Amino acid sequence: VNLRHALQQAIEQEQFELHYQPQIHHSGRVAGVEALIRWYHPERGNIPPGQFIPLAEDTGQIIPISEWVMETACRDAVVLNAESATPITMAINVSPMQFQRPGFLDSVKQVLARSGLPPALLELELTEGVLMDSAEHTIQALQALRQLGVHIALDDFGTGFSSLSYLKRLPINKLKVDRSFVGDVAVDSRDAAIVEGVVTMADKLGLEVLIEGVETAEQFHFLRTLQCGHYQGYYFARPMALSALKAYLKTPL
Ligand code: G
Ligand code: G
Ligand code: MN
Ligand code: NA
Repeated sequence: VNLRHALQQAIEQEQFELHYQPQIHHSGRVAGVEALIRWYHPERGNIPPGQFIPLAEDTGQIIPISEWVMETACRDAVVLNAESATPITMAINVSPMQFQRPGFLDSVKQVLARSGLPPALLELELTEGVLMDSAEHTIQALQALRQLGVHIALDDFGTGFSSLSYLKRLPINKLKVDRSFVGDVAVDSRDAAIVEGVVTMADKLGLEVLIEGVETAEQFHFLRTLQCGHYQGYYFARPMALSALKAYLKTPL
C-alpha cells in the first residue's frame, strides 16, 4: 500500500497525536516542551516521523499536517500554562516548505489569536536547512516573527553548513546543540571542546542555548559545569502524551 495514500487518510481521520518532551532549565524547572508528532496507523501501528515527514514534505501534505500541529500544540500550551505556576514555552518544529510558504506569518498570527497563547510562549524550531537560503526575504520573515514576539530556535545546531554566518545575520533567540555532540561529551575531549565553545559563543552573542539528547547522569554532570541554560533528553524525560505530561509537571522535582 502506498504511504502517501495512508498519509492522506491520516490527515482526514486525524490519526496523529502530539507528544511533548520537557525542556529543563538549569535550575531544574521545566521551562518548555517540544511538540513531536506521532502517527499511529490502525493496521500498521506506529510510523515514525522520520519516515513520513520527509515524504509529506515532497507531496505537500506537510502543509495540512503542520497546521494541525500548530493548532493542537498552541491549544495544549494554553491548558498547560493555566495549570502551571511558571511559564511553559511550546516549541514546534517547522519544516522548510511550511516556513517558505507566503502565508506562514499569517497562519502563525491566526493560530495565536485563536488559541490565546501569548506569542512569547511560542518557539519555532528551524533547521539550518530552512535558513540555508539566508536571502533577504528569510531575514525579513524571521524579523516579522520576532516582532510578533515569537521566539526562534535553531535546531540541530552544528550539523549543517555555514552555521556561523547564520548566527551573524539572522535574528534568532536560541541554539539547540545537536545531540550528536552529546553522546560522548563526557569521554571525548573534542566533543567537549565543541559544546563548550558553542555555549561560550552563544553567551557572548546574547543567545540562549539548549543541549539536546542528554541521556545519562554522567553526561549531565559534565555538561552542567558549562553553565548552559537548558537541557533536553531521555535522562530528564521522554516525549509523552499530554495527560502524562500534566502528571509529570505536578510531581515535585
Ligand atoms: O520524535 P522523533 O525523534 O522521532 O522525530 C524525528 C524527526 O521528526 C525530528 O527531526 C523531528 O524534528 C521531526 N518532527 C517531529 N515532529 C514534527 C512536527 O510536528 N513537524 C515537523 N516538521 N517535524 C517534526
Ligand atoms: O530533529 P529534532 O531535534 O527536532 O528531533 C528531536 C528528536 O530527538 C525527537 O524524535 C526525540 O524523540 C529525539 N530525542 C529526544 N531526546 C533524545 C535523547 O535523549 N536521545 C535520543 N537518541 N533521541 C532523543
Ligand atoms: Mn526539534
Ligand atoms: Na534537534
